[in-house]
Amino acid sequence: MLNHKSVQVIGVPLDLGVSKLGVDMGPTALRYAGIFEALRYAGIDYRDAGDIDVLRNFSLDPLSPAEREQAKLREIIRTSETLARFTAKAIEDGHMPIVLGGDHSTAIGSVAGAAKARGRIGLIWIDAHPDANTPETSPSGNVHGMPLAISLGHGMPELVNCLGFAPKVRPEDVCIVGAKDIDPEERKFLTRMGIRMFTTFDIENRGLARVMQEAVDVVSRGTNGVYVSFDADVMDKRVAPGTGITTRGGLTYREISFIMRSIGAGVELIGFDIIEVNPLLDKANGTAELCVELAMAMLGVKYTDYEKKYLASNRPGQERN
Ligand code: 5AB
Ligand code: MN
Ligand code: MN
Ligand code: MN
Repeated sequence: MLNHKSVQVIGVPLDLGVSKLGVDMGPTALRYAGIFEALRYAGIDYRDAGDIDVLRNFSLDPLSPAEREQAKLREIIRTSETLARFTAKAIEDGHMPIVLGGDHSTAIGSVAGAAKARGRIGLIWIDAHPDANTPETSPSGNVHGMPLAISLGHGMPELVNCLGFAPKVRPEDVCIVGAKDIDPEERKFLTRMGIRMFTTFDIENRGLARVMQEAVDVVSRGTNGVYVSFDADVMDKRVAPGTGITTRGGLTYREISFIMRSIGAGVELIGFDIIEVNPLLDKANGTAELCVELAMAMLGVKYTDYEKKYLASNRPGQERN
């Protein structure tokens, strides 16, 4: 169970690290999907810290392309610093942060905050992509493809130095789970850094239970707890349509549930991100609802359709569609 005083939820409506619109609505989608009902159901104390105030893509429309790029970067830097301070404070005060993204550049701040508060941390990156590009290697230029490299100390100095120190994590304390679409330059970088990566192929080849055992060992050894960054695109597009990059061959419902339960049971959890839920691309908020269930699984609480239908619905709360 939870070793923390309470959970502190913060929304980061950040969409400046991607080209597709709508991911700024992720925090709202996750709230409407019932994250607080789920925490209440589990008897976990929580506080909603609201959303960080951040410029959105649409508000940059009047600017020229060059000005837009500058404004985006400036705002990602500012948001990362704000989120990092919030995350660090929550952890220092004995709480568990749950960070609702936002595109994956959100993790620059949350990982920085966790590292500030705990020193040497383990990091599990659950994602179809390793997000280990730098501006030099990125095929798209999008910052959401760079946050893991940044946390490891590589990339734009203003982001790498979030909160004034770098790197945030050591390569030997990181592991990637569920990667499937890896850019050639990213692969070279990860090999050079010695990062452990468990791809979908490894999961098939070695079995998920063994993979998760090893993943948990890698991030736990020598660290003061583990932070988890979870990108919804790790799941198959039929399981989770509501995210920016949907592809065939992602993780199944059972696989991702197992991953979350293994993490919850196996690590000392510091906090986690739920990243890149995009309600514009979703079907009836189903991806956000699934992410709430998976967040609960990481907290060691079973909150599937069954609980919602037969148990949680008997408790008072706001009506959901
Ligand atoms: B996500 C790609 N590697 O760098 C790039 O959604 C995709 O946070 C990055 O995992 C995907 O643009 C970033 C091609
Ligand atoms: Mn990602
Ligand atoms: Mn991804
Ligand atoms: Mn993504």
